[in-house]
Amino acid sequence: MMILNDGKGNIFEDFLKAFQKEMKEMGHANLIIAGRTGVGKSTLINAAFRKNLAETGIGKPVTDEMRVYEIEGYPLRLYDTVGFELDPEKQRKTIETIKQECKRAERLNDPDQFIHCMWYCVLSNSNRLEQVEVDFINEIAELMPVVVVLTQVITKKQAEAFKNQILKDYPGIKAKNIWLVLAQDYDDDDRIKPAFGVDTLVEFSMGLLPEAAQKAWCNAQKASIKLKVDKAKKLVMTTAAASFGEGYMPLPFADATALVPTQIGMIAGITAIFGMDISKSLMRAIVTSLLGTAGTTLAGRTIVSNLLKLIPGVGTVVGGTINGATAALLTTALGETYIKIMEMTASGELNEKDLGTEKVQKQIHEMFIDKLKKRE
Ligand SMILES: Nc1nc2c(ncn2[C@@H]2O[C@H](COP(=O)(O)OP(=O)(O)O)[C@@H](O)[C@H]2O)c(=O)[nH]1
Ligand SMILES: [Mg+2]
Repeated sequence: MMILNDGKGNIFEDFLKAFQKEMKEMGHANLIIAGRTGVGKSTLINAAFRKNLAETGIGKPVTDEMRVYEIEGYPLRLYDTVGFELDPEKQRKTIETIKQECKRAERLNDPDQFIHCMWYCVLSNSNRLEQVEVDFINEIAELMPVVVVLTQVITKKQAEAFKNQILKDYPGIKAKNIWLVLAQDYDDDDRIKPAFGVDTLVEFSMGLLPEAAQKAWCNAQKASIKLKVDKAKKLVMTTAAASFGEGYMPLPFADATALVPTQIGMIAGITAIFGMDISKSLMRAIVTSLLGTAGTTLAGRTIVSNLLKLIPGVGTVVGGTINGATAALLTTALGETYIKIMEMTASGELNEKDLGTEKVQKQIHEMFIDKLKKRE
């Protein structure tokens, strides 16, 4: 395998450094999951997030009423209410604990510790939401956005009716929304009801979080690949515009590798947004083959000028320099190709075995060229 040198060292090592820095700066998204035992909280968490925090048994008690689950290097902290039933005393204590946690974060003035959102789960076919639960929701809603999640929806019509009933009975309910989900396929004897609603719940909830916690949320969740793709595309746009826009000095072709550090930073940023459970060796295969594509491309004058002929509007290269617009094009094509690979890997279209093969490496290169050609 080709290992490129960007002048300072190995590209993959530089990528790893940039990626680790991204992960360190990312912090956590902090979510409370609440609701009675058996409604489907663990099943929902399992469907929404890459790691099954609730079942790994790594929860630490905050108080008797609450446990917190976290995994080193994983950017979601999950607060789980313990035995939150309809006992008003227990409920009062739970609210106190949550308030204390919020106060503690404020005292520390540490955004990483702020609790960002609560999902309050209610079994959809119970057709019952008590006043004490609504009081609980409304009190927490003073501290953070709350989404009521109607779980185990097998009959949408019935769940919709329950939702409307809730809104009618409790017009003052302070939830941001009431969401219907079936977190796991349901085997209805004669047919299977496919799971639904978790992807959109995750997308909706991200909009409720502060900007600073959104990258962590994007990384931690697995239900919506679209969320990851959209966020990564924004990063590519800003990288291309900010690095190679106004004021960018034209580079001689020979120095075109000067683009590489910015591109490594962007690739590391995209990787952090996706948060993939893949091995280091696979990561190496992807990063070196892709930056290899761009790197080889950028390294030699001939290759660059041949490549640039493919881009409509750039025309013949006479000046012997690479201008901002061209650098931005190359960077955008690189970023978009990488997003596509991440997307295909996340969806299972590509796997670890395939990625090492020459065939796939060639495909990646073609994808990159294709993206360059399609620019106008
Ligand atoms: N098919 C299906 N079963 C579910 C779903 N949600 C919960 N369950 C089942 O309901 C039971 C309780 O769910 P669990 O997630 O453990 O509830 P928790 O006590 O709130 O964490 C388990 O047997 C789950 O398999 C769902 O969305 N689909
Ligand atoms: Mg559970």
